[in-house]
Amino acid sequence: MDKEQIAQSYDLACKAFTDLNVDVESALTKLERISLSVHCWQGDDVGGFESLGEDLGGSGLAATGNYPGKARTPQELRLDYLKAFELIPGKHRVNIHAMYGEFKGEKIDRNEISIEHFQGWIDWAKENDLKIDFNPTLFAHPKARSGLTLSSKSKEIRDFWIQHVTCCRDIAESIGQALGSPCINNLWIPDGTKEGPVDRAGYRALLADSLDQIFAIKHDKANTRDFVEGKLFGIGSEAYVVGSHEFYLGYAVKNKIGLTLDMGHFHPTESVADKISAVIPFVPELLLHVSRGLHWDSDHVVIVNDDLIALAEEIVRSKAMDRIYLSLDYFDASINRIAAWVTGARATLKAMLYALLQPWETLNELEESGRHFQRLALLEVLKSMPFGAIWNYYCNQKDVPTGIDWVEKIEDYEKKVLKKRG
Ligand code: RNT
Ligand code: ZN
Repeated sequence: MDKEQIAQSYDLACKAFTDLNVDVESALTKLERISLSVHCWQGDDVGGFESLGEDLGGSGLAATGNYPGKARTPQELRLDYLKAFELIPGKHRVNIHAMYGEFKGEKIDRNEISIEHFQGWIDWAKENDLKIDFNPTLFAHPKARSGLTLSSKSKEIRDFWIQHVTCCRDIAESIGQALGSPCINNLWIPDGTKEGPVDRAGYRALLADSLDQIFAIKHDKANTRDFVEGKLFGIGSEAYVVGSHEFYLGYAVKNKIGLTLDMGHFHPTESVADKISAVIPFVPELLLHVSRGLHWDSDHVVIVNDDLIALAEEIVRSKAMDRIYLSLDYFDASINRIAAWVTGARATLKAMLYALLQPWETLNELEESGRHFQRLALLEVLKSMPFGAIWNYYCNQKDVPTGIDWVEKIEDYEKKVLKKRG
Protein backbone atom coordinates (compact mmCIF):
# COMPACT_ATOMS: atom_id res chain seq x y z
CA MET A 1 0.00 0.00 0.00
CA ASP A 2 1.52 3.35 -0.89
CA LYS A 3 2.26 5.93 1.79
CA GLU A 4 0.11 8.65 0.33
CA GLN A 5 -2.92 6.39 0.27
CA ILE A 6 -2.30 5.40 3.88
CA ALA A 7 -2.03 9.03 4.98
CA GLN A 8 -5.17 10.10 3.12
CA SER A 9 -7.23 7.23 4.48
CA TYR A 10 -5.94 8.00 7.96
CA ASP A 11 -7.05 11.63 7.75
CA LEU A 12 -10.54 10.65 6.68
CA ALA A 13 -10.77 7.97 9.35
CA CYS A 14 -9.56 10.38 12.03
CA LYS A 15 -12.29 12.79 11.10
CA ALA A 16 -14.92 10.05 11.37
CA PHE A 17 -13.67 8.98 14.81
CA THR A 18 -13.38 12.55 16.05
CA ASP A 19 -17.02 13.10 15.10
CA LEU A 20 -17.85 10.29 17.51
CA ASN A 21 -15.78 11.89 20.27
CA VAL A 22 -12.83 9.51 19.99
CA ASP A 23 -9.30 10.81 20.43
CA VAL A 24 -7.33 8.80 17.86
CA GLU A 25 -3.91 10.10 18.82
CA SER A 26 -4.38 9.21 22.44
CA ALA A 27 -5.57 5.72 21.39
CA LEU A 28 -2.37 5.24 19.37
CA THR A 29 -0.21 6.43 22.26
CA LYS A 30 -1.85 3.85 24.51
CA LEU A 31 -1.45 1.13 21.88
CA GLU A 32 2.22 1.94 21.59
CA ARG A 33 2.69 1.26 25.29
CA ILE A 34 1.37 -2.28 25.02
CA SER A 35 4.18 -4.76 25.07
CA LEU A 36 3.06 -8.29 24.27
CA SER A 37 5.01 -11.17 25.73
CA VAL A 38 5.65 -13.38 22.70
CA HIS A 39 5.93 -17.08 23.60
CA CYS A 40 8.99 -18.96 22.37
CA TRP A 41 7.17 -22.29 22.29
CA GLN A 42 5.25 -21.46 19.10
CA GLY A 43 8.64 -21.44 17.38
CA ASP A 44 9.47 -25.11 17.95
CA ASP A 45 6.25 -26.88 18.96
CA VAL A 46 7.02 -26.77 22.71
CA GLY A 47 10.26 -28.72 22.19
CA GLY A 48 13.00 -26.96 24.13
CA PHE A 49 16.76 -27.51 24.12
CA GLU A 50 17.49 -29.94 26.91
CA SER A 51 19.71 -32.97 26.53
CA LEU A 52 18.34 -35.09 29.30
CA GLY A 53 18.94 -38.08 27.09
CA GLU A 54 15.79 -40.02 27.89
CA ASP A 55 12.21 -40.26 26.88
CA LEU A 56 10.79 -37.11 28.41
CA GLY A 57 7.31 -38.40 29.00
CA GLY A 58 4.09 -36.79 27.91
CA SER A 59 3.76 -33.08 28.37
CA GLY A 60 0.01 -32.76 28.55
CA LEU A 61 0.46 -30.20 25.77
CA ALA A 62 0.08 -31.39 22.19
CA ALA A 63 1.29 -29.46 19.17
CA THR A 64 -0.16 -31.05 16.06
CA GLY A 65 1.17 -30.73 12.51
CA ASN A 66 4.52 -31.14 10.83
CA TYR A 67 5.05 -28.00 8.78
CA PRO A 68 8.73 -27.89 7.77
CA GLY A 69 11.30 -25.41 9.01
CA LYS A 70 10.89 -25.41 12.76
CA ALA A 71 13.68 -23.91 14.86
CA ARG A 72 16.07 -26.60 16.12
CA THR A 73 18.56 -24.53 18.07
CA PRO A 74 18.50 -21.38 20.22
CA GLN A 75 20.18 -19.54 17.32
CA GLU A 76 17.44 -20.54 14.88
CA LEU A 77 14.69 -19.71 17.33
CA ARG A 78 16.16 -16.28 17.97
CA LEU A 79 16.54 -15.60 14.27
CA ASP A 80 12.87 -16.51 13.78
CA TYR A 81 11.90 -14.25 16.67
CA LEU A 82 13.62 -11.27 15.05
CA LYS A 83 11.82 -11.96 11.78
CA ALA A 84 8.48 -12.03 13.62
CA PHE A 85 9.29 -8.80 15.47
CA GLU A 86 9.99 -7.09 12.13
CA LEU A 87 6.35 -7.71 11.22
CA ILE A 88 4.62 -6.78 14.49
CA PRO A 89 4.15 -3.07 15.19
CA GLY A 90 5.53 -1.84 18.52
CA LYS A 91 8.09 -3.08 21.02
CA HIS A 92 7.46 -6.53 22.44
CA ARG A 93 8.93 -9.05 24.86
CA VAL A 94 10.31 -12.56 24.64
CA ASN A 95 8.72 -15.27 26.78
CA ILE A 96 10.87 -18.33 27.42
CA HIS A 97 10.36 -21.57 29.31
CA ALA A 98 12.97 -23.19 31.54
CA MET A 99 13.40 -26.03 29.01
CA TYR A 100 14.82 -23.50 26.53
CA GLY A 101 18.07 -23.01 28.43
CA GLU A 102 21.38 -23.57 26.66
CA PHE A 103 22.90 -26.66 28.21
CA LYS A 104 25.66 -27.25 25.61
CA GLY A 105 24.96 -30.96 25.38
CA GLU A 106 25.32 -31.42 29.14
CA LYS A 107 22.77 -33.35 31.12
CA ILE A 108 21.55 -30.70 33.53
CA ASP A 109 18.40 -31.74 35.32
CA ARG A 110 15.61 -29.27 36.02
CA ASN A 111 16.55 -28.86 39.68
CA GLU A 112 20.08 -27.81 38.70
CA ILE A 113 19.45 -25.06 36.19
CA SER A 114 20.80 -21.61 36.84
CA ILE A 115 21.25 -18.22 35.25
CA GLU A 116 24.34 -19.29 33.30
CA HIS A 117 22.10 -21.45 31.10
CA PHE A 118 20.18 -18.36 30.06
CA GLN A 119 23.12 -16.05 29.48
CA GLY A 120 22.82 -16.54 25.72
CA TRP A 121 19.24 -15.28 25.84
CA ILE A 122 20.22 -12.30 28.00
CA ASP A 123 23.11 -11.30 25.72
CA TRP A 124 20.89 -11.57 22.67
CA ALA A 125 18.12 -9.58 24.37
CA LYS A 126 20.60 -6.83 25.23
CA GLU A 127 21.91 -6.70 21.67
CA ASN A 128 18.37 -6.34 20.34
CA ASP A 129 16.95 -4.17 23.11
CA LEU A 130 14.44 -6.83 24.19
CA LYS A 131 13.06 -7.85 27.60
CA ILE A 132 12.46 -11.43 28.74
CA ASP A 133 9.71 -13.22 30.68
CA PHE A 134 10.01 -16.71 32.14
CA ASN A 135 8.15 -19.94 32.97
CA PRO A 136 9.21 -22.95 35.03
CA THR A 137 8.77 -26.21 33.03
CA LEU A 138 6.99 -28.91 35.02
CA PHE A 139 6.07 -31.13 32.09
CA ALA A 140 7.90 -33.23 29.47
CA HIS A 141 10.06 -34.85 32.12
CA PRO A 142 10.31 -38.35 33.66
CA LYS A 143 9.39 -36.93 37.08
CA ALA A 144 6.17 -35.55 35.63
CA ARG A 145 5.15 -38.83 34.08
CA SER A 146 2.59 -39.64 36.78
CA GLY A 147 0.82 -36.41 35.89
CA LEU A 148 1.50 -35.00 39.35
CA THR A 149 4.36 -32.65 40.25
CA LEU A 150 3.93 -30.10 43.04
CA SER A 151 0.91 -32.04 44.30
CA SER A 152 2.52 -35.48 44.14
CA LYS A 153 2.16 -37.70 47.18
CA SER A 154 5.80 -38.70 46.72
CA LYS A 155 7.92 -36.36 48.80
CA GLU A 156 10.89 -36.97 46.53
CA ILE A 157 8.98 -35.84 43.43
CA ARG A 158 7.45 -32.89 45.18
CA ASP A 159 10.78 -31.72 46.55
CA PHE A 160 12.37 -32.04 43.12
CA TRP A 161 9.78 -29.75 41.57
CA ILE A 162 9.89 -27.29 44.47
CA GLN A 163 13.63 -27.06 43.79
CA HIS A 164 12.98 -26.52 40.09
CA VAL A 165 10.54 -23.66 40.64
CA THR A 166 12.91 -22.17 43.20
CA CYS A 167 15.74 -22.23 40.62
CA CYS A 168 13.40 -20.63 38.10
CA ARG A 169 12.45 -17.80 40.44
CA ASP A 170 16.15 -17.08 40.99
CA ILE A 171 16.71 -17.10 37.24
CA ALA A 172 13.73 -14.81 36.63
CA GLU A 173 15.06 -12.37 39.21
CA SER A 174 18.50 -12.33 37.57
CA ILE A 175 17.02 -11.89 34.09
CA GLY A 176 14.90 -8.96 35.27
CA GLN A 177 17.89 -7.39 36.95
CA ALA A 178 20.16 -7.87 33.93
CA LEU A 179 17.64 -6.36 31.53
CA GLY A 180 16.21 -3.67 33.80
CA SER A 181 12.60 -4.80 33.53
CA PRO A 182 10.59 -7.07 35.86
CA CYS A 183 10.62 -10.59 34.47
CA ILE A 184 7.11 -12.04 34.60
CA ASN A 185 7.42 -15.57 35.96
CA ASN A 186 4.34 -17.68 35.26
CA LEU A 187 3.75 -21.01 36.97
CA TRP A 188 1.53 -23.54 35.26
CA ILE A 189 1.65 -27.19 36.26
CA PRO A 190 -0.05 -30.12 34.53
CA ASP A 191 -1.22 -31.81 37.76
CA GLY A 192 -4.45 -33.68 37.48
CA THR A 193 -5.97 -37.09 36.86
CA LYS A 194 -7.83 -38.88 34.12
CA GLU A 195 -10.48 -40.16 36.51
CA GLY A 196 -11.75 -38.33 39.56
CA PRO A 197 -9.67 -39.12 42.66
CA VAL A 198 -11.33 -39.78 46.01
CA ASP A 199 -8.87 -37.45 47.71
CA ARG A 200 -9.43 -34.22 45.80
CA ALA A 201 -8.69 -32.16 48.89
CA GLY A 202 -5.46 -34.01 49.69
CA TYR A 203 -3.72 -33.13 46.41
CA ARG A 204 -4.81 -29.51 46.74
CA ALA A 205 -3.45 -29.32 50.28
CA LEU A 206 -0.12 -30.64 49.00
CA LEU A 207 -0.08 -28.10 46.17
CA ALA A 208 -0.81 -25.27 48.61
CA ASP A 209 2.00 -26.50 50.83
CA SER A 210 4.46 -26.65 47.91
CA LEU A 211 3.49 -23.14 46.84
CA ASP A 212 3.90 -21.87 50.40
CA GLN A 213 7.42 -23.29 50.50
CA ILE A 214 8.20 -21.76 47.10
CA PHE A 215 6.80 -18.30 47.76
CA ALA A 216 8.26 -18.11 51.28
CA ILE A 217 11.40 -16.96 49.49
CA LYS A 218 10.92 -13.31 48.60
CA HIS A 219 12.30 -11.68 45.49
CA ASP A 220 12.63 -8.06 44.52
CA LYS A 221 9.44 -7.01 42.71
CA ALA A 222 11.49 -4.57 40.66
CA ASN A 223 13.08 -7.60 39.01
CA THR A 224 10.45 -10.30 38.93
CA ARG A 225 6.73 -10.90 39.55
CA ASP A 226 5.06 -14.23 40.28
CA PHE A 227 1.89 -15.48 38.64
CA VAL A 228 -0.10 -18.71 38.96
CA GLU A 229 -2.22 -20.19 36.17
CA GLY A 230 -5.15 -22.60 36.54
CA LYS A 231 -6.95 -24.73 33.98
CA LEU A 232 -10.24 -26.57 33.58
CA PHE A 233 -8.94 -29.80 32.08
CA GLY A 234 -6.10 -31.12 29.97
CA ILE A 235 -4.96 -34.23 28.15
CA GLY A 236 -4.71 -36.81 30.92
CA SER A 237 -6.38 -34.52 33.46
CA GLU A 238 -9.91 -34.70 32.14
CA ALA A 239 -11.63 -35.44 35.45
CA TYR A 240 -9.65 -33.41 37.92
CA VAL A 241 -7.13 -30.56 37.81
CA VAL A 242 -5.43 -29.85 41.12
CA GLY A 243 -4.66 -26.21 40.30
CA SER A 244 -8.11 -25.21 39.14
CA HIS A 245 -9.12 -21.59 38.62
CA GLU A 246 -10.83 -21.34 42.00
CA PHE A 247 -7.80 -22.84 43.74
CA TYR A 248 -5.40 -20.28 42.27
CA LEU A 249 -7.81 -17.39 42.60
CA GLY A 250 -8.01 -18.10 46.32
CA TYR A 251 -4.28 -18.63 46.57
CA ALA A 252 -3.40 -15.45 44.67
CA VAL A 253 -5.81 -13.29 46.67
CA LYS A 254 -4.66 -14.70 49.99
CA ASN A 255 -0.96 -14.40 49.18
CA LYS A 256 -1.07 -11.24 47.08
CA ILE A 257 0.57 -12.73 44.03
CA GLY A 258 -0.40 -12.37 40.38
CA LEU A 259 -3.12 -14.44 38.74
CA THR A 260 -3.05 -15.73 35.17
CA LEU A 261 -6.22 -16.23 33.13
CA ASP A 262 -5.72 -18.22 29.93
CA MET A 263 -8.46 -17.71 27.35
CA GLY A 264 -8.42 -21.42 26.53
CA HIS A 265 -8.73 -22.66 30.11
CA PHE A 266 -12.41 -22.26 30.84
CA HIS A 267 -15.67 -23.79 29.77
CA PRO A 268 -16.51 -22.40 26.31
CA THR A 269 -19.58 -20.57 27.63
CA GLU A 270 -17.50 -18.73 30.21
CA SER A 271 -16.07 -15.36 29.24
CA VAL A 272 -12.54 -14.53 30.34
CA ALA A 273 -13.31 -10.92 29.45
CA ASP A 274 -16.01 -10.88 32.10
CA LYS A 275 -13.60 -12.19 34.72
CA ILE A 276 -11.26 -9.21 34.44
CA SER A 277 -13.43 -6.76 36.39
CA ALA A 278 -14.31 -9.52 38.85
CA VAL A 279 -10.74 -10.32 39.85
CA ILE A 280 -8.70 -7.17 39.23
CA PRO A 281 -9.87 -5.47 42.47
CA PHE A 282 -8.57 -8.40 44.52
CA VAL A 283 -5.24 -9.44 42.96
CA PRO A 284 -2.20 -7.21 42.62
CA GLU A 285 -1.71 -8.00 38.94
CA LEU A 286 -3.31 -10.01 36.19
CA LEU A 287 -1.61 -11.89 33.36
CA LEU A 288 -3.78 -12.79 30.39
CA HIS A 289 -2.74 -15.71 28.24
CA VAL A 290 -4.14 -14.77 24.89
CA SER A 291 -5.21 -17.97 23.20
CA ARG A 292 -8.12 -19.48 21.26
CA GLY A 293 -9.96 -22.53 22.48
CA LEU A 294 -11.51 -24.78 19.87
CA HIS A 295 -13.49 -27.78 21.17
CA TRP A 296 -10.99 -29.71 23.30
CA ASP A 297 -7.97 -27.67 22.25
CA SER A 298 -7.06 -24.58 24.21
CA ASP A 299 -4.21 -23.37 22.03
CA HIS A 300 -5.25 -22.41 18.51
CA VAL A 301 -3.60 -19.42 16.82
CA VAL A 302 -5.20 -16.20 18.01
CA ILE A 303 -7.36 -14.33 15.52
CA VAL A 304 -9.66 -11.33 15.85
CA ASN A 305 -12.94 -12.79 17.02
CA ASP A 306 -15.68 -11.80 19.47
CA ASP A 307 -13.81 -13.26 22.45
CA LEU A 308 -10.66 -11.33 21.68
CA ILE A 309 -12.53 -8.07 21.13
CA ALA A 310 -14.48 -8.52 24.36
CA LEU A 311 -11.20 -9.15 26.18
CA ALA A 312 -9.61 -6.03 24.71
CA GLU A 313 -12.67 -3.93 25.59
CA GLU A 314 -12.60 -5.10 29.18
CA ILE A 315 -8.87 -4.39 29.47
CA VAL A 316 -9.39 -0.85 28.23
CA ARG A 317 -12.48 -0.28 30.36
CA SER A 318 -10.82 -1.71 33.49
CA LYS A 319 -8.79 1.50 33.88
CA ALA A 320 -6.13 -0.82 35.29
CA MET A 321 -4.09 -1.41 32.14
CA ASP A 322 -0.90 -0.87 34.13
CA ARG A 323 -1.71 -3.97 36.21
CA ILE A 324 -2.64 -6.21 33.28
CA TYR A 325 -0.05 -8.07 31.20
CA LEU A 326 -0.67 -9.72 27.86
CA SER A 327 1.13 -12.86 26.85
CA LEU A 328 0.46 -14.97 23.78
CA ASP A 329 -0.05 -18.68 24.43
CA TYR A 330 -0.79 -21.08 21.60
CA PHE A 331 1.07 -23.44 19.33
CA ASP A 332 0.31 -24.64 15.85
CA ALA A 333 2.77 -26.89 14.05
CA SER A 334 0.67 -27.14 10.88
CA ILE A 335 1.44 -23.69 9.44
CA ASN A 336 4.52 -21.52 9.15
CA ARG A 337 5.42 -20.92 12.79
CA ILE A 338 6.57 -17.33 12.32
CA ALA A 339 3.31 -16.55 10.55
CA ALA A 340 1.51 -18.06 13.56
CA TRP A 341 3.33 -15.64 15.87
CA VAL A 342 2.66 -12.66 13.62
CA THR A 343 -1.00 -13.52 13.10
CA GLY A 344 -1.68 -13.80 16.83
CA ALA A 345 0.33 -10.75 17.80
CA ARG A 346 -1.18 -8.53 15.12
CA ALA A 347 -4.67 -9.80 15.98
CA THR A 348 -4.17 -8.98 19.66
CA LEU A 349 -2.90 -5.48 18.91
CA LYS A 350 -5.70 -4.92 16.41
CA ALA A 351 -8.30 -5.92 18.98
CA MET A 352 -6.67 -3.55 21.48
CA LEU A 353 -6.79 -0.74 18.93
CA TYR A 354 -10.43 -1.50 18.18
CA ALA A 355 -11.21 -1.22 21.89
CA LEU A 356 -9.13 1.93 22.32
CA LEU A 357 -11.07 3.62 19.52
CA GLN A 358 -14.38 3.55 21.38
CA PRO A 359 -16.09 6.59 22.89
CA TRP A 360 -16.25 5.12 26.38
CA GLU A 361 -17.62 8.24 28.01
CA THR A 362 -20.46 8.58 25.53
CA LEU A 363 -21.32 4.91 25.86
CA ASN A 364 -21.30 5.17 29.62
CA GLU A 365 -23.52 8.25 29.60
CA LEU A 366 -26.02 6.48 27.39
CA GLU A 367 -25.99 3.54 29.75
CA GLU A 368 -26.39 5.61 32.90
CA SER A 369 -29.25 7.61 31.47
CA GLY A 370 -31.08 4.46 30.46
CA ARG A 371 -30.75 5.10 26.72
CA HIS A 372 -30.02 1.49 25.97
CA PHE A 373 -31.07 1.26 22.34
CA GLN A 374 -28.84 4.26 21.63
CA ARG A 375 -25.93 2.46 23.35
CA LEU A 376 -26.58 -0.65 21.27
CA ALA A 377 -26.80 1.43 18.08
CA LEU A 378 -23.51 3.19 18.81
CA LEU A 379 -21.75 -0.09 19.56
CA GLU A 380 -23.03 -1.38 16.22
CA VAL A 381 -21.87 1.73 14.37
CA LEU A 382 -18.38 1.23 15.79
CA LYS A 383 -18.16 -2.10 13.96
CA SER A 384 -18.16 -0.40 10.58
CA MET A 385 -15.94 2.55 11.43
CA PRO A 386 -12.80 2.90 9.24
CA PHE A 387 -10.65 1.27 11.87
CA GLY A 388 -8.44 -0.49 9.30
CA ALA A 389 -7.14 2.86 8.07
CA ILE A 390 -5.92 3.71 11.59
CA TRP A 391 -4.31 0.28 11.89
CA ASN A 392 -2.49 0.68 8.58
CA TYR A 393 -1.28 4.12 9.59
CA TYR A 394 0.04 2.72 12.89
CA CYS A 395 1.86 -0.16 11.15
CA ASN A 396 3.36 2.25 8.67
CA GLN A 397 4.51 4.56 11.44
CA LYS A 398 6.14 1.64 13.19
CA ASP A 399 7.86 0.60 9.97
CA VAL A 400 6.14 -2.72 9.60
CA PRO A 401 4.11 -3.90 6.60
CA THR A 402 0.48 -2.82 6.37
CA GLY A 403 -2.47 -4.94 5.32
CA ILE A 404 -1.55 -8.25 3.74
CA ASP A 405 1.98 -7.13 2.83
CA TRP A 406 3.63 -9.00 5.72
CA VAL A 407 2.74 -12.33 4.13
CA GLU A 408 5.29 -12.01 1.33
CA LYS A 409 8.02 -11.25 3.88
CA ILE A 410 7.33 -14.59 5.53
CA GLU A 411 7.25 -16.37 2.17
CA ASP A 412 10.61 -14.86 1.36
CA TYR A 413 12.08 -15.93 4.73
CA GLU A 414 10.67 -19.39 4.20
CA LYS A 415 12.43 -19.65 0.86
CA LYS A 416 15.75 -18.23 2.04
CA VAL A 417 16.01 -19.63 5.57
CA LEU A 418 13.41 -22.17 6.64
CA LYS A 419 13.61 -24.41 3.53
CA LYS A 420 17.30 -24.99 4.28
CA ARG A 421 16.58 -26.52 7.66
CA GLY A 422 16.57 -30.30 7.76
C1 RNT B 1 -0.92 -24.89 29.52
C2 RNT B 1 -0.79 -23.46 29.89
C3 RNT B 1 0.62 -22.93 29.86
C4 RNT B 1 1.41 -23.45 28.69
C5 RNT B 1 2.81 -22.91 28.61
C6 RNT B 1 3.65 -23.65 27.61
O1 RNT B 1 -2.20 -25.29 29.36
O2 RNT B 1 -1.62 -22.68 29.08
O3 RNT B 1 0.59 -21.54 29.91
O4 RNT B 1 0.77 -23.26 27.48
O5 RNT B 1 3.38 -22.90 29.86
ZN1 ZN C 1 -1.47 -20.54 29.31
